[in-house]
Amino acid sequence: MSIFALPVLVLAVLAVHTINVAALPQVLVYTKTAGYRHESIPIAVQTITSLGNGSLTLPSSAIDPSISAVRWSTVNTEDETRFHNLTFLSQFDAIGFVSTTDQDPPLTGTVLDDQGLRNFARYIEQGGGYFGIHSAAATLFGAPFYGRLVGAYFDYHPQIQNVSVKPVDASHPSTSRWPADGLRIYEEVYNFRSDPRNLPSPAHVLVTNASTFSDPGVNPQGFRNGTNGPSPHPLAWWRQGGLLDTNSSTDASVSGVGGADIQAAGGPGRAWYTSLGHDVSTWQLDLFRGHVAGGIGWVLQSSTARSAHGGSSNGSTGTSSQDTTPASSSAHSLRPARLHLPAMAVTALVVTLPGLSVLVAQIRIPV
Ligand SMILES: *[C@@H]1O[C@H](CO)[C@@H](O)[C@H](O)[C@H]1NC(C)=O
Ligand SMILES: *[C@@H]1O[C@H](CO)[C@@H](O)[C@H](O)[C@H]1NC(C)=O
Ligand SMILES: *[C@@H]1O[C@H](CO)[C@@H](O)[C@H](O)[C@H]1NC(C)=O
Ligand SMILES: *[C@@H]1O[C@H](CO)[C@@H](O)[C@H](O)[C@H]1NC(C)=O
Ligand SMILES: *[C@@H]1O[C@H](CO)[C@@H](O)[C@H](O)[C@H]1NC(C)=O
Ligand SMILES: *[C@@H]1O[C@H](CO)[C@@H](O)[C@H](O)[C@H]1NC(C)=O
Ligand SMILES: CC(=O)N[C@H]1CO[C@H](CO)[C@@H](O)[C@@H]1O
Repeated sequence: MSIFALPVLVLAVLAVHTINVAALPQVLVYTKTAGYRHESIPIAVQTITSLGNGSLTLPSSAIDPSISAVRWSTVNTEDETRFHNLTFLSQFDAIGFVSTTDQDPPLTGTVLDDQGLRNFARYIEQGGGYFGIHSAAATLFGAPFYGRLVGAYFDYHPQIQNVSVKPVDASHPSTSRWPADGLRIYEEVYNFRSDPRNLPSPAHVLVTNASTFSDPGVNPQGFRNGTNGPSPHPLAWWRQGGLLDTNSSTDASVSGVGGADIQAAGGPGRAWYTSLGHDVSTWQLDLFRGHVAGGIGWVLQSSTARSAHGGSSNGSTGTSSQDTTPASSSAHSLRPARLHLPAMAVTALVVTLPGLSVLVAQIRIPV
């Protein structure tokens, strides 16, 4: 190495270190479908990615100020083998299931195999965040821990129609901007198998229906087996801590039947779910986009989120990628944010300083 290389190397190390400090939260968006495939999946992924990288900004009338500066980088995948690698999952501050589906009828086809389910359960137990959108509740019927994580499994919905949905709790960043009398929306109104408020770590209902509509089903506004649920009917909710804890008296309906026998409990992080988001038109509404931004932003602000231990949720421009692996050499889940953007810096250094590439690569490991 020439003497000129040394100061350059020091600068390179400093550059890598500086970028480490400003690691962005990372979000994995899973969109695999074993059954019905929503036409809105592409716009959903695009919306979440562009809200995260700041290219889609919402008027202040549509987004809560407490999360409007939160940025994240999004990785979208439909490859279930990604869940075979817990180290890969552990790089993410939150994993979102967006319009995923099992095959219909339930238990005839699903989107994660047992190895993936086990790793996903561990990820949540270790403080990972979760958000679910729309048919995320009609997914993994065979894995009871997932039913508890979402809060409830989908039961059925009446035909899609124009309905009004309104905020129940306008103090949450995902609903604070909604008009009190409701948002007119062309949507499927979901009914669930169980009441997410009966979980040991109960759901806090955020959205309910505000209009009468046609539901010829067996238990309109209710939970399984003909009983109407208590008011308000849950259409979106948040939960924090104890995400996987069981309630034996409701477990039969929260659980699917059969499937992987995965024991999982705890889960100190945050979970947010909305049943809305079926139609492309819904994703074009600023108030719905602000709902989603508020949900994801709130999950990312969890003290258990990986980036809360050294990353920064603002100050950098987000990146987006399709099914790529953000760089990480961390084998330990949910440790302080490190080694995400440095890979980009290393790549740049390799281009400009080919002679130092090996050295830089060696130095980057203990950073
Ligand atoms: C942000 O994400 C959107 C959607 O994927 C993409 O079109 C856009 O180029 C990205 N912008 C930046 C600055 O990365
Ligand atoms: C698991 O993921 C990590 C982080 O993306 C990666 O470095 C590692 O190579 C992966 N392991 C396997 C066996 O694919
Ligand atoms: C739903 O409302 C929209 C906008 O008001 C309207 O264009 C559409 O015809 C309505 N659809 C139905 C099925 O009523
Ligand atoms: C379990 O669920 C029942 C409703 O089926 C509810 O009354 C009870 O409070 C719940 N128990 C716990 C510990 O959450
Ligand atoms: C919700 O919809 C049901 C079915 O149309 C209706 O009976 C109920 O009154 C609605 N809830 C509210 C709060 O309007
Ligand atoms: C990031 O957030 C912190 C804390 O809210 C704030 O002090 C800082 O100014 C923000 N930085 C940028 C670049 O927005
Ligand atoms: C607990 C309970 O009553 N379960 C019933 C709910 O409804 C389904 C379908 O009608 C029955 O198969 C269950 O036994």
